[in-house]
Amino acid sequence: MGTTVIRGGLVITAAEETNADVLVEDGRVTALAAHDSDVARVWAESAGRVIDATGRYVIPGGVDAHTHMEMPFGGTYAVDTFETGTRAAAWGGTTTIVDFAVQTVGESLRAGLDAWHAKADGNCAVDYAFHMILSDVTEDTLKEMDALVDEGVTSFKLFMAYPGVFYSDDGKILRAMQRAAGNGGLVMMHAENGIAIDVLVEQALAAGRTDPRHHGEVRHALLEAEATHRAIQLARVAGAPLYVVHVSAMEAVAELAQARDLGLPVFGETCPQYLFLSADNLAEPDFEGAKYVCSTPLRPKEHQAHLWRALRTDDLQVVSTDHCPFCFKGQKEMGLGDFSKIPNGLPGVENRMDLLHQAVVDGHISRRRWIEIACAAPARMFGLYPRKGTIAPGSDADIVIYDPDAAQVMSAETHHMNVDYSAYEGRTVTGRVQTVLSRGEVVVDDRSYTGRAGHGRFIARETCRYPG
Ligand code: DUC
Ligand code: ZN
Ligand code: ZN
Repeated sequence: MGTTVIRGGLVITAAEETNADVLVEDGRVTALAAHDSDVARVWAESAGRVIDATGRYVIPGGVDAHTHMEMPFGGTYAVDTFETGTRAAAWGGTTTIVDFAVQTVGESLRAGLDAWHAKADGNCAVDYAFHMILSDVTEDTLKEMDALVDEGVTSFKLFMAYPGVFYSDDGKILRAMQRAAGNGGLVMMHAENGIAIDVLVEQALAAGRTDPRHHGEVRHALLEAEATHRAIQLARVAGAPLYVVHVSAMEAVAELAQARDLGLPVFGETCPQYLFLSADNLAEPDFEGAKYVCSTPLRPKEHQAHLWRALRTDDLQVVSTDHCPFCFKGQKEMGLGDFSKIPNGLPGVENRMDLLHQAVVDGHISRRRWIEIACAAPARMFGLYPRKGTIAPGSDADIVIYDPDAAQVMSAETHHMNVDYSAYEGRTVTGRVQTVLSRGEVVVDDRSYTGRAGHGRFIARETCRYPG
């Protein structure tokens, strides 16, 4: 692979903004130099390729730490394969995904991880890594956690929701946390009280409340907050760090903030759907609300300000997508007449970087905070930094040339995710990905796709390095 120079752009990392040219050699960033400096001029003369980034941002490729490609759920599968999902990620300026390998109840972690490797191997357009979902915490499973940490699968998701499917009781959760405290693994928690939610689901359906909007009501914000509180206390008892996924309720944010004020190693992620969509979408007529069914659910609009504030104050550290797409036709429709049968999940891997740039335009966050929550913090949190998540000598040349002025209209007509609707249909945002490099290879070239399935590699991760 030759030498590439990215010239004339504003380089933005979580730490600083500099007017610099970037030298890329053999897939890595090797140096930065001021525009028009002597050294930058020499690079440009000898480079195999010069990419003009004048008037553009030069940012690290996005790190989406929460995706579900081909995930089995509710009797069907998330429709993006690793091939289609990582291609869409590249289009949206995300150059690393961390997907969730699933342990099937009664089977080993190894079997689940092998199955996920088989799905991804040779199919990805950008780099990928795995977390492991623990569905069945046993003595054997606990031992297997150590081996997984050694091979770069260093985080484990547990569920306080979905009894009979992914659910773990408090004893199982405590054991997994104790194991993680010993082996450097990070426990990720789906914090909703699933036992109580199932009672409310049963009552709602018995009372004829079957529409999608009732999905949001039965998954009560207080049941997210209660589970978040419990997860934090269990992690304290175990002496383990904790990362709470897809936080949507302001009451859950308050639990995280309180724990962080005590100096506990407790971290939280939210997702664009909780920042830009609301329970109003779940209430859309003609079953359209099903498009917005995910768990945790979308909340009433007033929760959004609390999420934005927590992202600014670092009470929430990461924005990932929980990309888990199901088509409206044939999949979401499985829940016509019974909201509890709607497969849970939203598409979004392609939209995250743009929506968060819109948040910069709207004044919710600064440019550097955009890069922090979308690139650097997830990379640090999940043992990928500084290889991913920044532009610095030695880091992988995963780089996005971003046009901050272009307007685009989000739509299923134009997106690249393998799903028949967009959660953001018709929304105009300012800013657009122009060119994307993955380990120095141009995978999106001035809005033409030049990537290929199989370019993306599995990344064995280090253990967590706390952001902040
Ligand atoms: N939430 C979702 O919305 N989909 C998949 C799993 C989850 O926890
Ligand atoms: Zn979850
Ligand atoms: Zn998820």
